Amino acid sequence: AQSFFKPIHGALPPPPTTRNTKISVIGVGNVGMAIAQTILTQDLADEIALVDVNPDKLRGEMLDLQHAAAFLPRTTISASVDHSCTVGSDLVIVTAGARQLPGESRLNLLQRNVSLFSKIIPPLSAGSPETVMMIVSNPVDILTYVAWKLSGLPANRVIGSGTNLDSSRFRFLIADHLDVNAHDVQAYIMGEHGDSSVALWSSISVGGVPILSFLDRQQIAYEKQTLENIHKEVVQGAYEVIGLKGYTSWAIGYSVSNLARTILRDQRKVHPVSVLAKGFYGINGGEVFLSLPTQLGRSGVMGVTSLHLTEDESQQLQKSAMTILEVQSELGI
Ligand code: 6V0
Repeated sequence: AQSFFKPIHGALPPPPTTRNTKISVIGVGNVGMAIAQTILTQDLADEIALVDVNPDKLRGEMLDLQHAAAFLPRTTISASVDHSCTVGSDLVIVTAGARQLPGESRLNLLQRNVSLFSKIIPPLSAGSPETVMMIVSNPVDILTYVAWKLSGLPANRVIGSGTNLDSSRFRFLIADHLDVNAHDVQAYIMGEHGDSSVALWSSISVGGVPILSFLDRQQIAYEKQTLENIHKEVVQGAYEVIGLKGYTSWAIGYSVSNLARTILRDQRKVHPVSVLAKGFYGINGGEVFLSLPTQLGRSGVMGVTSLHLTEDESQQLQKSAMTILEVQSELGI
């Protein structure tokens, strides 16, 4: 197309010196769209490619986002039922998933999602061999393992959104309980995203003050029950939101775009995300993905931090790993 602007003194505009940043979002359901719109508002990509099997929903979502162009940072938005639109992605985010049918077991749902992944993951990694792949579909830890196996990508470039969201819920609840800002609460949930997650009470600090030793020093009754209730609320949080509005979307949207920022801007921040955990924190039973505090950067996983865990926390984490491994062994992958 002819340029709308005239070059000054007849000089041609210089060719672009930087490559576009491209993010693909697979699955434009509630979660995929919350992620896409948060990425857009936070100006994290030059290009966003959307993929889904439902062409009408896909085109509708693309147009709806494109119509907001006058209010958003400049981003090219494309959409296709064909994976070829994702070619050359820097980050591929997978939220596609089958929904649990009434009365269906979690294992059966998992098997349906594994067969869905066996169709979508190989073409995605083939089209973007340098990408970091982020899995969000549930059960996220096992599906991240499945995606790693099917993609042929190195383990440092396959990450599950894991307990980044659980940890955010945890920080919110602790902040609410203590009437402080959630940004000042350093607290991790590790292990499986969901029911067998492990709350690391021993390493929580608020504004740099370790919370348990503070409570001990102040001889405040050790609020064990309160602490346990907070973790229960974290685990129940997703069920509660789903029960009330039918799905979760905003918090996972912000959680994933926060991870996208760290990765694409090479922020080297520590996030609890699902990574190949074999060899860390006494997890030696097999190849298992679960959430550990991980340093992330442009090449994906840079390393795993060595937090001090109490004996109890360590045992809970290993139990979480065994739970996931048992289910994995039934998949035959
Ligand atoms: P949804 O609204 O049903 O969206 C799923 C989308 O996937 C639909 O638009 C489908 O058409 C699409 N889809 C199905 N098959 C394919 C395919 N082969 N290729 C491309 N797209 C396909 O579900 P929702 O968006 O609510 O949830 C998506 C997934 O995220 C589910 O597995 C959730 O359990 C999971 N979540 C994970 C969270 C986490 O913390 N890891 C949090 C929330 C939800």
